[in-house]
Parts: sequence; C-alpha cells; structure tokens
Amino acid sequence: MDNQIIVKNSGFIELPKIVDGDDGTISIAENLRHIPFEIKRVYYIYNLNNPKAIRGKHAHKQLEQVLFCIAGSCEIGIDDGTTEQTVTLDNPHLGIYLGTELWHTMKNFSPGCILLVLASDFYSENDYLRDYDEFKNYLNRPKTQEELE
Ligand code: T46
Repeated sequence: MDNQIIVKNSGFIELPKIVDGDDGTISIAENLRHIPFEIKRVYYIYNLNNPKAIRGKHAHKQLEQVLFCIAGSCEIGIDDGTTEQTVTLDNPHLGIYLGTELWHTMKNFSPGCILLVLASDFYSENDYLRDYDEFKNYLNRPKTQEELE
C-alpha cells in the first residue's frame, strides 16, 4: 500500500483492532470518532467475478465516504482534477476516506473481494458527476460566497 495519500480531500483511516490470536480479530468504526462524518448509509460490493471490472468512474459533489476492503484486495484510483494516485486496499482495518469532488475508480479486485462503504448521506443520483468533463467543469465552476468561506 502507498504510505501517503497526496490527492486532496482523501486519506487513510486506520480502525482500532482487537486481535484474539487465531480466534479472530475485531475492527471497530464509530460515528465521528473513527469515521469523520455521521454515517447515514452502509453498502457493500461483492460477487466481483469479472477480473476486468472497473467500478466507480464518477465523483460526488457532497457525499463523503470511507471504503474498506474487508476481504481480499482491490485498487482505488483517486483524482482531484490535478493529482492522481492509485492506492491498494488489502487490510480490513485500513480504509480510505474519499471526500467531496474526487474522481474515483475501483479495480483489480482479487477473488472473494468485498468492499464495504460507509457514506455520509442517503443515495442520490443528483450528487453524482458521471462524466469526466462534467467533473472538470464542476471543479472550475464559479464558487459561491458560502463555498469560498
Ligand atoms: C461510490 C462507489 C465507491 C443505489 O440505488 N443505491 C446505493 O446506495 C448505491 C451505492 C447504488 N445504487 C444503484 C445506482 C446504480 O443504478 O446501484 C447501481 C450501481 O451503482 P454505481 O454504478 O454507482 O456503483 P459503483 O460501484 O460504481 O459506485 C458505488 C457508489 O454508487 C458510489 O457512490 O462512490 O461505489
């Protein structure tokens, strides 16, 4: 895994873990303690049987999320419009925070990969930027006074 994330609005999230030897490990994610927002939605992506699958390919205007690969591994590509980076997720207690306005992709899923996502809001298609040019235009939009403060 890359040691450092340089793309803006993003970063690693390391959850505490309680290791019970060969009897298992517990990782814990609490609202506003380990996760930097109120969790309103949880979803998970699995049955990734197509090794060439590339998911994501969009950005969010307002939504914040944390992604954990709780089984197997995958790669997360992130792009803030200026800087791009690819991060490998291969440890259930190490996640990646994706803030607003980040183009992201998920790919190179290992067999049995399960991606768990904690999200700051309910699903809304209006929050998606699903076209890369639309994403770039959104980044370059004139900012409101509220956004500038
Ligand atoms: C994201 C990455 C990390 C819903 O109806 N409700 C939901 O909560 C979600 C997550 C999806 N959907 C529907 C919308 C589409 O018709 O499920 C379908 C597939 O969604 P999408 O193509 O956006 O899936 P991914 O894997 O490309 O992206 C998902 C999240 O949608 C997205 O917010 O950031 O995981």
